[in-house]
Amino acid sequence: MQWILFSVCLTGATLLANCTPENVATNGTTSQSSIYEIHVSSRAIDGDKTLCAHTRCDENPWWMIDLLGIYNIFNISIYNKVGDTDTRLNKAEIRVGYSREINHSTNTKCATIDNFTLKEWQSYQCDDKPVAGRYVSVQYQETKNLILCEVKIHGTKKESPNKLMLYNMTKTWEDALDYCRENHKDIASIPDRETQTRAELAAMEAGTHSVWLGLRYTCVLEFWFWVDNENLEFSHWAPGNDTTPADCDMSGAMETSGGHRWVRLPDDTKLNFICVV
Ligand SMILES: [Ca+2]
Repeated sequence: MQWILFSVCLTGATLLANCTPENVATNGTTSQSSIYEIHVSSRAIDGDKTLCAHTRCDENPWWMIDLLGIYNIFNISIYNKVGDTDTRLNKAEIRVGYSREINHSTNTKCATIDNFTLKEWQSYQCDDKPVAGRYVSVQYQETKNLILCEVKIHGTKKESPNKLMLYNMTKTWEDALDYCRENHKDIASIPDRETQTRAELAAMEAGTHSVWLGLRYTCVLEFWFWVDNENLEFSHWAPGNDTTPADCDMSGAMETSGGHRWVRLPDDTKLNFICVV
């Protein structure tokens, strides 16, 4: 672990041997299962160790941060002060990943907190290497209050050679495909969960209910495919949308809210779209 940190420091902008990746929590938006009095979720990242995020006494209470980007996360540090109730976090779980779902989360469980010491920073690592994700959560599998006074998440931005760019103009599927191919590499395909997350981030500024992807249906052969021939192993279809359509002229889009599921729509629907640049 130390060697990884050292290597990152040497290849980064600074040559300080003891540097650590920056705290990326300050860029994020937070939420929690409920709010006790005025103790909102953002108090866990406000830089003030005396102000804490604090849920009510919930069943399986949780706190989550959306880092609004994809990061390689090295460690998560938590500080809790002494409170009127027990503020130690023993048995709480820390998870990192691409899913915003709390229950039945597919995110990697980094740690189950044990022997939590108050009034000191406690640091947790996911693994012996950084774990990539957009969301970090802390949650209990029991009924109690969850209290977090300060959380720091040390990580570095995870870059991709293929950037996804949203276009806010509205076009039919075929016009969107032509536009992407004339001006960039192609219209976006989504072969894995990380790329799905990049598409969700790109679609945050969309002005239409869905955005076109490079998903196409062949009536002759009766299957869906990506126009750049990416494999279809990863799937994020809304229920019932990947079955054989009644109409042939259909293409695939991603919803811009909720679960960002893929939906099939008539080709002549005018939508924003995402290109690979
Ligand atoms: Ca605070």
